[in-house]
Amino acid sequence: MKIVVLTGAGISAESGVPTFRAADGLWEGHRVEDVATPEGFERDPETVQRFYDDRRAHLSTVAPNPAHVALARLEAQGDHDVLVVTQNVDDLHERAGSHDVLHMHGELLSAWCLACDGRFRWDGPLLDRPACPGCGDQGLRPDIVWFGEYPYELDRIDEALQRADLFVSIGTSGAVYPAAGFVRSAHAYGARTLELNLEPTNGTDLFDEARHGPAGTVVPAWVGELVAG
Ligand code: BV8
Repeated sequence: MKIVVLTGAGISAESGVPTFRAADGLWEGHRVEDVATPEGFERDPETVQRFYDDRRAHLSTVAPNPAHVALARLEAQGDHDVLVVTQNVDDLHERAGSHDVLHMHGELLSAWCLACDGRFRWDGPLLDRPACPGCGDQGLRPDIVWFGEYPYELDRIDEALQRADLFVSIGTSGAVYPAAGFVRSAHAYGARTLELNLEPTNGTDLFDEARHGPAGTVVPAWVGELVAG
C-alpha cells in the first residue's frame, strides 16, 4: 500500500516536546502571533530568535518515542510505501529512522538567510546574529513556516495524496490549514482515512476510522497489525 502519514505535535508529546494548543492557550508563555508570524519577527526579532533558540536547544534533551519508532519500522519493513508529512519542526522522525520525511512547516535545525535565500543546517543559536555560511550576511532567521507563510512542498504532498491508498493523521488537532484539509483531499482522491489521536478532534468525523489514545501506544499497535497483516 501507498501510505501518507500526517503528524502533528501530539506524536512528539510523549518525548517531552510541548504541544501548541495546551489548556492555557499560550505556547510556552507566548502568544502565537508574537512568535510564529513574520509580523512578530519584524516587531521583535530578539524574542522570536530566543523562542526558537530555546526550542532548538531543547531538541538535544528529547528522544524519539515508540510512535516515531513504529513509523520508521513500517517504512523499513518494505511492504508499504510510507511518506511522513510532518507539521513538526523537531527531528524525532529522522532520529527514529524514518527516511522519507517532509517538513511542511520547516525545521528547527535549519536556518534561512534572507540575503542570499540559502538554507543551512543549524544546531546553535541565532540570537547573536551569526554570519550566513553562504554569503556572510547576518540576516539568518529560523527556517520555520510562520502563519501567513506558504508551507513547503504542497505540490508533492498533493501528488502523494492522489496516489495514496491510506491517509493516516497522527497527533494533530486539525486546527491549522492547509494541513487540516489533507483528509478531505485524501477522501476525494479515494484513499481510506484513519485518525490516531489522544482524543477526538474537530475533524474526527471526516475520517473513515478513528482510534483514540496516546500515540506511543496506539501507533505501535496499528503498525503491528499492518506488519502482521
Ligand atoms: C498559509 C510553525 C497561504 C511554527 C506552524 C485555509 C487555507 C489555508 C490557510 C488558512 C486557512 N484558514 C486559515 C488559514 C491561515 C492559517 C491557519 O491555518 N490558521 C489557523 C489558526 C486557523 N494557515 C497558515 O497561515 C499557513 N499558511 O495559509 O499560506 C496558503 C493559502 C492557501 C493554501 C495554502 C497556503 C501556515 C501554517 C503554518 C504555521 N506554522 N508551525 C512552529 O512550529 O514554531 S503551525 C503549528 O500548528 C505547528 O506546526 C503545529 O504542528 C501546527 C498544528 O498544530 P498541531 O500539531 O495539531 O498541535 P496542537 O497542539 O494543535 O494539537 C496537538 C494534538 O495532539 C491534539 O489533538 C492533542 O489531542 C494531541 N495529543 C496530545 N498528546 C498526545 C496527542 N495525540 C497522541 N498522543 C499524545 N500523547
